[in-house]
Formats: sequence, structure tokens, C-alpha cells
Amino acid sequence: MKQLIITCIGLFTSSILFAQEPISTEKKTDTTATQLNEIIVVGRRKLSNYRQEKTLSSIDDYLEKSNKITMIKRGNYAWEPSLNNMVTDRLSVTIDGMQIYGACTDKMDPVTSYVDVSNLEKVTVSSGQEGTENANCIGGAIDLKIPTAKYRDSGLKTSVDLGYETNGNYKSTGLDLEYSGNKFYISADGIYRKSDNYDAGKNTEILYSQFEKYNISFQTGYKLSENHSIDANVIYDKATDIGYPALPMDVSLAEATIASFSHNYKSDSTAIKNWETKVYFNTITHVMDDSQRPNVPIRMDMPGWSDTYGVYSKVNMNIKKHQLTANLSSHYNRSLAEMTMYPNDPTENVMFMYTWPDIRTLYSGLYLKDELELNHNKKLSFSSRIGYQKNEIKNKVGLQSLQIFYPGISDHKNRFLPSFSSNYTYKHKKVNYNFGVGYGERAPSVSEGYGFYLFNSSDKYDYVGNPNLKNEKSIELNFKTSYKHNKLNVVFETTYFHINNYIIGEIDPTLVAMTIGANGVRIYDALDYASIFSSHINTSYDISKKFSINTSLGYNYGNGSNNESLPLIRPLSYFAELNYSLKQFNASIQVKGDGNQSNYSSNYGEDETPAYAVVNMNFGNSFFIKNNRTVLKYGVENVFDTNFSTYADWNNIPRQGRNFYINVSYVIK
Ligand SMILES: [Cu+2]
Repeated sequence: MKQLIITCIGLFTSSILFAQEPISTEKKTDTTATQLNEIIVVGRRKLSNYRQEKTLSSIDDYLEKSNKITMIKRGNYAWEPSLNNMVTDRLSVTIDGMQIYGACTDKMDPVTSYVDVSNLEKVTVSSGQEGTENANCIGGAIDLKIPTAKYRDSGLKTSVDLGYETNGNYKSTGLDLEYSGNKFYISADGIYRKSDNYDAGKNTEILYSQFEKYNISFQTGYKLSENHSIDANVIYDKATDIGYPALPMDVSLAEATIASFSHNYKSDSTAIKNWETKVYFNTITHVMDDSQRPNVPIRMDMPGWSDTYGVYSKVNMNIKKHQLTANLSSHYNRSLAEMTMYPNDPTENVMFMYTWPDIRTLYSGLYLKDELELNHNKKLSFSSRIGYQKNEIKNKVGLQSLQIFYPGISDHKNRFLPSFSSNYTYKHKKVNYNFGVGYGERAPSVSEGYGFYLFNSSDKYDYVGNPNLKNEKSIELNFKTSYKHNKLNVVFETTYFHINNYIIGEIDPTLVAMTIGANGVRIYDALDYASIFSSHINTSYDISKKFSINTSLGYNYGNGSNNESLPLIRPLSYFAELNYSLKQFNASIQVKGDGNQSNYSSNYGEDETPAYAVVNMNFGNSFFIKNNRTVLKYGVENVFDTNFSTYADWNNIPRQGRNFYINVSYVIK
């Protein structure tokens, strides 16, 4: 009976997805309290108006729709996700469970910049210690899920996407081919994007904000038997001529190859429901370039490389009232970055150094989770990750350079990284309650541990890593409640982190900066502790069959033991949207903004960002041309051409002004 119900639910959900009704699944997944993770469906060709969806939205645009995520922007490309007011070093960002390390010492290439919407099916966002399924983390996890092979026997399906946006003369094109048989599945897709400089509000051109990129991927699967199948996946992503208007340098090349091979076991009749074993490999090349910039004090070449090899085996089991997950994983990474400086005076010597001195990271860990159904309205879960990490400085010159600061350090360091969390879910009438506690540790990142004179253009200091840093340790409390009655749905969620040994750079007045014009040198050190609080409340209400509203309000706070504000803490934020939905047409108008950023971190280069608000409008049509479904999406962003920047804009770089866009998708079956 249970299985029948599950199958029915499965069929029902898939019929919704394929019927392409103007129902936003994102909105739905957002509001179940028993579902702790937020799932962003990368449903590109659905007629959804939820938070303005373009067919050819970038992954960054999709992530920005999450309540917990904001994107830190250094330009118009490769935004850095911030979750619970924490960025890259405190998060676990993975591609379908695969570890991948960016190759840029200046955070120009978050992991999310190496995939595109065509590669993905959905994104899972988990908060705090709930996010340790793939790696140890403090702030949470973002896992970008690749679609699974579908054995639907539906034959060949082709789709074409075209997009144009007026601001920046931004063009995008996508082509997908998919063949699904009974036992064999293959898909191939490509996306090309190109944008010129964008204009901020009131026609101010933002120089060095252009980019060009393409992404291709192949996926194939073969069903060996009823329960066993094998899968292979390759993603190749190449971006060139990327401007970073908020930084002193641009990027001439950011290139990634991401490959995996996996075996899957699936069964409904045994205790083991799902068992996936994957081997993977990825390689990244990142080349920074200042040749387009006039008047730099010194020309620099700054390439970086990162290669990762890994394996994991993940099993899901149902034993009586227990739902068990185990994930045994291991990976090996090599991170290397160099800097060559060419003085303007040709008689002076060229200067060369290793900014990441060939750092090797070997990590092995075991994750276990038990979800126990106490009764039909109470659920208890425990999870734990135990990790062991070894770092090694492979480059002798690099080791000697770091030994100037830390005499006697050895070329390797081992760390033990534990994590525990527990959750209790309780349902009373129309209200769900969820209480969670967690404890977790993380190792310093490659830059924090071993970076050598990395220039931060926000606070204008050169940063030097510290191999002796202790693990960062976080204690976390979270609470979530949701209420659903008829047409009203309210969700409130809050998390508090108390982080010991909070890693941050501290000024060392005895050192002289390498970068011309820098304020000085900061050594990575730790505050005794830091507190971060984040909360948001979401409401949705169906006014009638056709009209609905969504609203969201967020409040965050972050302070260090030195009584100073932490950098990159989001001020009061709000969002409101009015939707009109028919089967073949939808429209929506949105307003979003932040309050005044009164708690900013002047210590780390921030200033008070004033309040702002922007209005967007979007429309969607769905119709058939020769029996082939066509989806048209169009609209205008920043309707009033407001000139603004937010707390998340590096060096206050202004955001896009008014932008008209149109996206067309054509599906041939
Ligand atoms: Cu870079």
C-alpha cells in the first residue's frame, strides 16, 4: 500500500512537471516545514512567474531566488553565493556531490561559475550543519544536482532557447538534444552567452563588465538490469574576456572540465533503496589579466590551477521507522597559483612568487544520518560527519617563503573535523515546528592557510595565510515554523551561530605590502568568537484562482568578539510580488529592496550602503507551433532605471539599470 501511494505521488508530481502548468513548484517546496532543505528546481521551460524567471537565467539568478542566499557581485559574471551571511570558505559547494575547488586567489571563480542551467536539474540548499552530507562546513551547503538518466522510451527530444536583453546587448543561445530509450539514455547540450558592458541606472556605462562564455555537456546512462545502471557525465565550461569592474584585474580565461562515472543501484523491495558510487575528476585553469586596464602601476600575470580527484559511495536505507543515509567519501586536490610582476621600468627585475604554493589537500570522511519517525506527527533526526584532512605544501620555494613568517613550520598539517546535528519536527494541527542544534568544525581554506600576499581590493590589504590556524568551531541553534490554512501560507525561519576561532585577517603593522597602493598587510588570524543571526519570514496568499501574492522579509545580524560588525552581513531586506496566472499566460510585478545598512564593517572596507528598492515586471506565454510547445518569456527589470548598489556589491559597484528582455524556447518532440 505504502509503495502504491509513493508511486502515485511520484506519478502525480511528474505529471505536474510535464503538464507544464503555470504552477511554481519552487513556491511549494519552499513551504514544507518537514522539508528542511530548500530545493530550487531549475525548471527552465515551465511557465512560472515566481520571482521572475527567464528561460535562460543563469545559475546565479536561480540561486538569488533562495531566501537564504545572496550573491556577492564583483561584476556581471561569476557571483559568489553567501548563505546565512557566510561565503565560500565557510560553505560546502558541490556539483552533484563532487568536490571542486576554485582556482582563483581573489574569489573570482566560485564553483557555481563553472556550470550552467543546461547542466542541472535542481539545487539543494541546506543550512548550517544540515549541510554536511558532502563535506564539513559552517554556514551550510549548496549542491548543484545533475539530472539523472531517464529511461522513458520517449525517443528523441530537441529544444532550442534564444534570449536577448537590451542592457549590455546580452545574447544567449541554448540547444539541447535528448534521447531516451528503455535501457539507454543520452543527452547533449550547449549554451553560449555574450554580454557587452552593462549600464547602471541613468545610463552610466560600467566599464569592464563584459563577458563571454560557453558550456557544453554530455550525459549517458545504460541500464544493466532492473536494479543496476551506470552513468557517465562530462561538463566543459569556458569563459573568456570577463571583466570585473569592482576589481583591479579581469580574467582572460576561466576553463573547467568536470567528469564523472557512476554506478547506481535502486530497489523498492529491499532495505537498501538507493546506492550510488561515483568516481570523478575535475580540472580548472584561471588566468587573470590586466592588459585591458590603462594606467596600472605594475603589470601582473596571475594564473591559477586546481585539479581534484575523488570518489564517494552513498547509500539510502529504510529499516522499520528509520531512514538511514551513509556517505563515505574521499578526494585529493592540488591548488597552485602564481604571480609575476613586470615593472614599468624595464631595468628593474621581474618579480615572481607562488601565491598558492602547490597545496595538496587529501580529505576522507564518513557521513551518517538517521531519520526516525516517532509517530505520524513527530520526527527526530541525527546526523554526523567525521572527516580527516591532510594539507601539504609541495612547492619548496613556497614553503621557504611561508617559513619567513612561521619559522619551523613543517610541510604538512593534519586535521580532524567532527560535525553533529539533531532535529526534531513536530506537527500540531495546521502548524509545523522544527527545532535543531548542531556543532561543526572546518579547516582553513587554501587562501586562509597558505595564501601569500593576496590583495583584497575591498579593504585594500595584502593577505598572508597562516598554517597554524586552529579549526573554526560552530555551535548552532535553529528554529522553523510554518502555518498553512486554506489560501494562506506563512513560514518563519531563524538560525543562530556562535563561532569560535572565527577566521579573519588581522593587521600586522610590522609588515610592508607588496601591492602598490595597498594599506598594509593582514595575517589570517582568529577572533575569539563571532555571532551570526539570520531570519526570514515568507507569506503567500491566493487572493483568487488567478491572483496570488508572495512576500518575504529578512533580518540578519553579525558581530565579532571585538564588538565590531562582521563584513558582508545583509541588512533588512524585503520582497513582494503580485502574480496573475492563467494556463497559457502569466504576469507578475515585483518590488524588492534592502533597508539602510547601518551595521557595516568599516574595518574591512565597507561603508554605509543606503536603502534602495527596484521594481520588475515579467510575463510568460505558452503556446504550440506545429504541435511543438513554445514558451515565451519577456519583461522589464529595474523599471524606473534606479541607480543603486547593495551591501553585496564589491566596492559599491552599481547594479544594472533598466533592462528589457525576451527569451524564447521551442521544444521539438
Ligand atoms: Cu582571479
